[in-house]
Amino acid sequence: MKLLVATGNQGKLKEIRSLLEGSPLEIVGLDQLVDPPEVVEDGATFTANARKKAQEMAEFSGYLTLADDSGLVVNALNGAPGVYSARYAGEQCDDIANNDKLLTVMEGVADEKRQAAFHCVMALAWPDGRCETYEGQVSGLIMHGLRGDGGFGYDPLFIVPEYGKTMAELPLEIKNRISHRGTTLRKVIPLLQELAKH
Ligand code: ITT
Repeated sequence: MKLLVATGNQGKLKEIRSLLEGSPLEIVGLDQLVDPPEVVEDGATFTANARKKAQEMAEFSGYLTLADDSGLVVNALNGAPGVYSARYAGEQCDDIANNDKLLTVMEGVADEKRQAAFHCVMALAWPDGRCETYEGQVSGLIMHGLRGDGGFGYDPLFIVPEYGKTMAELPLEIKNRISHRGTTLRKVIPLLQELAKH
C-alpha cells in the first residue's frame, strides 16, 4: 500500500521515513507528484493546518496521505512562534534566520522562564475526504545559543532536560524516541499497519 507523506520539509521527511522503516507501506514523497498544489497554511491551529495539507493532497493525488503540522511554543512569548514557526523571521526565511530571531526576542528572559514545547499534529486523510488527527508534544528549554548540528529547525536551541542536550545533539534514533513527531506517529502506526493488511 502507498502512503503519501505530504511535506516539503526534508528534515520532517527523513524522520518520518526512519520512524516508518520496516512497515509494509511504500512511502511516496511530494517530489513524485506532477505539479502538486501549493497548500496555503492559513489555519489558526496546528490541527487545522495539518488537516488542510492532508486533505488537499489526498484529493489531488488519490493516495492515503499523511501530513504533519508542527512548531515551537514558547511560554515566555505567549505561545509564539506556534503555527508561524516555519516563517517566524519572514515569508522567505530559513532556519538560521528563525533561530536568530528567537535568540534575539528571548534575550534577557531568565533561565527559569525559558520553558517551551514542540507540538505536532499529524493528519491522515483518505481521497474520499475522511481525515483523522493525532498529536504529541515534547517539553524543553530555550538555550542562550546554538548547540549541535543534527535535526533541523529550532533543534539547536531546544534543550531536552532529561538528556542535558539539545535536540540537535541527540542522534536521530533518540530524537525519534522522545520527539513530538515520534510520539505522534507512533499513535498512527497501528492504523497504518491495519490498513496495509487489506
Ligand atoms: P510542510 O508544511 O511542507 O510539512 P513546513 O516546514 O512548512 O513543512 P510547518 O508549517 O509544520 O512545516 O512548520 C514547522 C516548523 O516548525 C519547521 O519549519 C521548524 O521551524 C519547526 N519545527 C517543527 N518540528 C521541528 C523539529 O522536530 N525540530 C525543530 N524545529 C521543528
